Amino acid sequence: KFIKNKEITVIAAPFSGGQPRGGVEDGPDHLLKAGLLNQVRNLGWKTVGGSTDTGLTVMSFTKPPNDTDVGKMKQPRYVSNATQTLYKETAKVSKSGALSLLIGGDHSLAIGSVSGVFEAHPDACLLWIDAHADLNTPETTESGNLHGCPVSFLLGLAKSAEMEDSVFRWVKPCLATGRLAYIGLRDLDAGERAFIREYNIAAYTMHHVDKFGIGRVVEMALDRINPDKARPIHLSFDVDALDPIYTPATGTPVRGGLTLREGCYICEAVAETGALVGMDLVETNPALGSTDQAIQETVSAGLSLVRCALGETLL
Ligand code: NNH
Ligand code: MN
Ligand code: MN
Ligand code: MN
Repeated sequence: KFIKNKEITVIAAPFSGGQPRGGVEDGPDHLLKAGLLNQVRNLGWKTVGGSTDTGLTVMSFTKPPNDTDVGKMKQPRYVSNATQTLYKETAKVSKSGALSLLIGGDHSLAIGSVSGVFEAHPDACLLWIDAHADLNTPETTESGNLHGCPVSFLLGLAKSAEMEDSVFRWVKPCLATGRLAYIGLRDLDAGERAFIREYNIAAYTMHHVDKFGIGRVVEMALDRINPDKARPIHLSFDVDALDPIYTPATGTPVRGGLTLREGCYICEAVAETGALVGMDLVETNPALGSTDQAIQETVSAGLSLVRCALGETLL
């Protein structure tokens, strides 16, 4: 209903500047070599546009010189430039009417992808599937890594003075707290917990998944952010939401996560709504797999999530 003729454009973003571990910039290459584009096409999607007109845009990013910390933020100019470029690219795709699929790269990229999708679909809601809330502000971050901050930027939680003179002043807060839901949380920083309570954000932790089951949790999450079922949906999926049994090759694995089936179920439930307009699949880091099998399993779990979100298991 929001996407024109089952059209999709894949944006590959080999970017690791939002966190310190090398290798996450190789995630897109591994996902593509494992056959992502053909799997998408086999589900009946038309891969359109992109820089080569094959439905794929591979972005490239250059590190600015002298990228000194701003406050606690690490590599702020690198992340700001990369996400601003991605924002423009994503907005173009979304305005063309195609579904925008971002493959990363670290989760700071969502500053750009979500901003771009919301520019074309301003009434969209956001499902954030992650072990982490990525809700730190430049003030509350303990690590200084910007992949732990994208949601606060999208919500506009940073104190305005801090944002105004920062390199991120191009980011327009596009997301209301009532349109955000989390599933899979199990590793929150103190400041993030405080924001979730203060703004009464729909946050379903692994405790809720155990207590209610994934079916009820997805239903409750979507009811909170999309009660009339009229809104477009952006799905931002950090592969560390899954248990490291399934996705070991990622930068900050946390035990006790979603099973592969629970992750797929979330994607299938979104596919069932017919309202998916944008998806991120991020934090696949091939350099952190301890064996080839660990890398391959992480990549293939990511591909399963994408296929499920694009309707593989719908009858
Ligand atoms: N909350 C931590 C931070 O802000 C960890 C973030 N790491 C992630 N997020 N992988 O998804 O640094
Ligand atoms: Mn490689
Ligand atoms: Mn994340
Ligand atoms: Mn995470």
